[in-house]
Amino acid sequence: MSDLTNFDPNAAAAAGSGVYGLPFSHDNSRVILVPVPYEATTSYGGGTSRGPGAIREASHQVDLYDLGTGKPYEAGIFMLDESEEIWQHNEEAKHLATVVIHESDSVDAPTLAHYLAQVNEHSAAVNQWVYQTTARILAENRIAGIVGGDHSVPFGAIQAYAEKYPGLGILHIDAHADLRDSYEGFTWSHASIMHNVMTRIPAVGKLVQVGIRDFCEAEKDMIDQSNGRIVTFFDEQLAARKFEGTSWGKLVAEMVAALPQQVYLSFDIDGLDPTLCPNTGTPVPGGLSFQEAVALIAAVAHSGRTIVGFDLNEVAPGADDEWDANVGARMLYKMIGYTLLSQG
Ligand SMILES: [Mn+2]
Repeated sequence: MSDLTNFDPNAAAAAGSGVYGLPFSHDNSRVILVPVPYEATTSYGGGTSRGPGAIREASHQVDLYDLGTGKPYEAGIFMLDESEEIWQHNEEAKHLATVVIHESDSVDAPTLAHYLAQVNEHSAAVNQWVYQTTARILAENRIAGIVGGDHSVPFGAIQAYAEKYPGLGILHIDAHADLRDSYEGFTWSHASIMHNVMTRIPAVGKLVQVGIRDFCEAEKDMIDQSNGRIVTFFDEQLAARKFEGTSWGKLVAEMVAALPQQVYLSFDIDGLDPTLCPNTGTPVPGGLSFQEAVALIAAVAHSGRTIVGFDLNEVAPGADDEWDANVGARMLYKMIGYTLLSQG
């Protein structure tokens, strides 16, 4: 592993240092963060393509010692450079998707269908890139952490993880169920990520959703008809039980009990209270506090289950404030810490 002898973990991040101010490279890092600046199908507010860069910048403010997990940085954390190829897909697909979503009256039906097909192709190419990048990192026995971008981006990563860990459970923290069978015509929409995962990746054994408070009838039906393969802890029901005096610890224990031995964490930042992510694409009132989310992730690790990998998505920096990225960088560090802790 890296030579940390000349590194002062108590000092401010040095200019030009890596993510979290660390001195690591790919080769001496256990955790490889994969930025995916792609947000083609964003239907409401934009900006998540700038999420990875903003998180990298905000990460320099995060103190490296963590009360719950100790010194996760010692394992080596490295963030890949953003891929020019992904940025290109983002620019082209976003332009086409904007016409499909907002200017569909200005073009004829065949053109619209053509645009839609092209967006789907760009997204499929991004999925393939994320799959290959993740598979390569897993083959080196490292941990891949995907940093979005919108919530469509981890599909390829989940595919690679499920291949390595058949029966894998997904812990999905989100305001949205993301179980739509395509959205606005986009097959690979951010609103369809878990529908795509559950219908196209049979090696995923279980989906456990937490914080969900925005969903349509068809999504509720999919949950109800899943024979327990999808278990959803709706935000409203969690809140009602808290109001009646059930502790968060007890609720968390129920969530953890629903998960299999190997867990992949898919975290949409909008699962948190929107005061913690005011610039995210589709904010919804309600949601988890920062500490409630951390307690849930910690409980997974302490249960003896293994968090094999993770993604964090939908972090969008504001025009002139870094609050969303600050929260994102800190949550990401917690996710890294508990992933490492769970793996011993
Ligand atoms: Mn969401």
